[in-house]
Amino acid sequence: MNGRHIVIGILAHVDAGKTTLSESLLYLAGSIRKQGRVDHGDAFLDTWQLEKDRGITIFSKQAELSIGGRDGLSVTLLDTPGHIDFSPETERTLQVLDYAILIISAPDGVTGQVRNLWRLLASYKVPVFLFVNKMDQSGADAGKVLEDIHKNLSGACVDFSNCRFSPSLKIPEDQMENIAVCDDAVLEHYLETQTLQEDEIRAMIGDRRLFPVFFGAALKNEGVDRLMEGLNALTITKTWPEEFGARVFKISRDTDGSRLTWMRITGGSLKVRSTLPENAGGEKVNQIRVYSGDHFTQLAQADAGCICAVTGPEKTRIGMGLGFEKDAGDFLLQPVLKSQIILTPDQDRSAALRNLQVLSEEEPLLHIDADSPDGDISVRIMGQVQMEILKSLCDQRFHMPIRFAPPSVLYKETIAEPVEGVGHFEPLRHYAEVHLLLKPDEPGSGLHFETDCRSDELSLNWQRLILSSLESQMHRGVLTGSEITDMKIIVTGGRASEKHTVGGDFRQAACRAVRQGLMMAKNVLLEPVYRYQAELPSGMMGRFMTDLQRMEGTADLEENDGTTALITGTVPAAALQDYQQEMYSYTHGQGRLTLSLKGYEPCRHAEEVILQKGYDPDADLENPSSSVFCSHGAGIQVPWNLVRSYMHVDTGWRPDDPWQNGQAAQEAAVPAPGDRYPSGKPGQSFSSGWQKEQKTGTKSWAEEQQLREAEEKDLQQIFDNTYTGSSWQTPLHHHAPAWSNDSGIWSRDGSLEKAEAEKPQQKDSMKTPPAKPPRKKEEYLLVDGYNMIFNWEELRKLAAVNMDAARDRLIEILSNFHGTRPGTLILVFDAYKVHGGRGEVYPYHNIYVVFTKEAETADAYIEKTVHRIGHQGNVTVATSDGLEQIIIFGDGARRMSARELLLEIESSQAELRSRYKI
Ligand SMILES: Nc1nc2c(ncn2[C@@H]2O[C@H](COP(=O)(O)OP(=O)(O)OP(=O)(O)O)[C@@H](O)[C@H]2O)c(=O)[nH]1
Ligand SMILES: [Mg+2]
Repeated sequence: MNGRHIVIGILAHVDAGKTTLSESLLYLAGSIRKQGRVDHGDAFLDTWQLEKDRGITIFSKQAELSIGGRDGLSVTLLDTPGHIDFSPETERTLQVLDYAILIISAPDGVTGQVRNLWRLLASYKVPVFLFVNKMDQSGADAGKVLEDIHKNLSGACVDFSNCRFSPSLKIPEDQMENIAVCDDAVLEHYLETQTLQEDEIRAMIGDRRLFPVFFGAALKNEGVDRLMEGLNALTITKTWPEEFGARVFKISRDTDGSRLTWMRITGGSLKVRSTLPENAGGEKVNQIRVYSGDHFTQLAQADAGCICAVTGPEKTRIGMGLGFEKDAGDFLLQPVLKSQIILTPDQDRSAALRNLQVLSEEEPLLHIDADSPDGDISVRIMGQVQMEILKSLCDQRFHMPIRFAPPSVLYKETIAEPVEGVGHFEPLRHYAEVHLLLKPDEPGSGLHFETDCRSDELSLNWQRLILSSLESQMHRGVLTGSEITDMKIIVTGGRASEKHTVGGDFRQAACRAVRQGLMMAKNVLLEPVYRYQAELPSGMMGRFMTDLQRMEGTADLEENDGTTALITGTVPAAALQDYQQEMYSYTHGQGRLTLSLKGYEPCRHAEEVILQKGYDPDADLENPSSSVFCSHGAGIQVPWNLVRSYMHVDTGWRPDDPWQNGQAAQEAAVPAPGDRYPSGKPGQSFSSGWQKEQKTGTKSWAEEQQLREAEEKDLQQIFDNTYTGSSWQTPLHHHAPAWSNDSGIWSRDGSLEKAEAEKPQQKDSMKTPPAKPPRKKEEYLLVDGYNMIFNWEELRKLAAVNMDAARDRLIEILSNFHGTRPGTLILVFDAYKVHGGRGEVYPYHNIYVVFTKEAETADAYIEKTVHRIGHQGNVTVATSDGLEQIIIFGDGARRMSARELLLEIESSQAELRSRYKI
């Protein structure tokens, strides 16, 4: 490219003014004639209707401007989304930036999200200019914000707003020393000469030893020209290699549906009608576009440094490196939630999958999972706002309305000790055997594959093939079917047949070896844990701390000036659920909770989660742990626990532990909270639901449960979970908390030990099961959903406008209510008339939501349930329906009217309010 050119990204927390600053820069640089406003829906860069409607940026956007006239600087601006749900989009732009402008909103100061962005910019080594925005708002205090910046970001952030930039840089004397102290060599030179070299300053900024700070109000174009002068004077243009290279940072579609591959050329040039290098699929380039807002100009050739969108290629991916550039590794921000997509019965599943595939090219972190045996489709998500946007996108782009089930946490699995996994695949005229050593690795390290196998035992070609087939797929753990992580998987042996082996055989054998190893291993369930920063009114600290304790989080009080408290700590994502929203409402919008992923840790309630997931690895036919051997010309399956003695290769590996001898039942490790993947301890071992007692031939508990499930499919899950997982059981009058009113039905009593004792026992050849204590009765509350909606005024009104919203609101209310209550709450919605409805049961936070099957009324469901659990639980049914009351009454259930339940909910809210003085 001719002249000086840089790419600058604008980053900040949500609503700090990124798009407004971009607008102001474009206006002052003369790129646009009329200055639009986010609030009026006519900002140059919030081009999508969804963005205009909501006043937030969802997708990163490009704009072009020139600063400083003829010999000035040409700038490609990338505006990024600030909402945390879209922060992966922001992260992806970082790999193509020369500089970033980090905006800090003066009234908010350095928020948790700003700190997260600062860390992100540091890990991508992006030089940063800071712009303190909204200085026009009353109370904005530059000194205070700068202090905040020094304390929370870096002491090397120096105020440049009083400098003169042209014709040459002139820095006020009292600022010189502030700059010089940022670097020892510069300080030494400064002390000698009392001068600072311009080049020196540019170099300091370029390698992140100095961060210039500017102040202003983008909305009023104040301080923005000063920032532009600063950018012109203080930035350096890179020189690029001759050889072609480019990085793909974004995939999108234009309004005509053409696929756009956004890239930065990092070497050589790209010409129209040329083909992309082989490592990028070798596809032809039709057009090269340089966008500014939603307009573009076409280039015949894009030179190094340029950001462009290319049409033609269909196989490119985000993160792809072209030419000499290597593919980007995993991005740092990863979703930790997943949600099932609910389609209506008349929707075509494969068309839906195709559409979702298009979306996942644009947002690869969605990781569509359609492999579940029951045909469910689920996607990974960052949060509620992203779900709403995905819904709108599906509707607008594909005319495909979708709903999401409430999100659940994305668990992972690892192992506590090394183990060898073996796989053999030898149906007629095929042959491959693979031995893999599975070793636990550092937390957060992911999966790594390597070989440690002699080439005379297994040729290098086959070894490479095993590695690439292992690398190319997701491996599921055997506890819950979640992705495995934090392991080294090493090829230690294997065999091919000259005559019969084809490539796919090794793929089969390798995947079977991973699963066989996992079946033998001490497995550990991992859950995501957030690092949080909470800023809230001091008076609400007590409530927050209590909540944190309940969620098994940690809390450190960083600051408390009597008005506002700043608390930091960690909290398991599963416990947090939608607490951000809850905090927002109890602090009346004054509290802010910022999250970043700390990492995955051993799950605190592994047993409960495993039981609830009910994953049976033997039933997972996509991920077999057995091997296939050839016997009398036919392939026979040998189960994982017997395969070792059938193998043709012996690497010499032997399990230290007789438990792992392939004959014994398996044990999964239950970690103590905070443990680093401990190995299984006898006192803490548990059945993960997949144990098989191979020798005695008696049915294991898991098998029995499976049989029961086959008989009484949908309900059983709930009862089993309650039976074995939670432990709320005693009637109120025995253990009523002081703040509970007399009309309450449940109280929290019991401990995990009790639940342990009451668990159905495992049949395990190595252990004597403890005597079975008598069970106490569980408490159940069954709520007839539509009955409540039509009997509560607030919900009735909402339902008149939007039934989905009313349902969601009821689910929310009951989930909150149940947070302070023991027992199991089942909310039943009548899907009697839903054509083809298969019936659905899903857990939402702490309650179960049931949609009945087609032709099954809520009455019928409730009646059936009461009949089923009346003998093992104390059941209360909340409904106003006359008939239902009589039937359930006859079955020994207690009844509660919609009004009574509402009163109950209100009084528990009042209790909470008075308890926490909110
Ligand atoms: N008073 C004042 N308001 C501003 C200023 N800059 C932006 N705003 C307002 O702040 C709000 C958010 O501005 P945006 O430019 O959309 O912020 P953003 O950072 O792009 O937001 P997201 O893209 O959603 O993260 C809008 O209502 C703007 O009008 C400013 O300098 N002063
Ligand atoms: Mg914006």
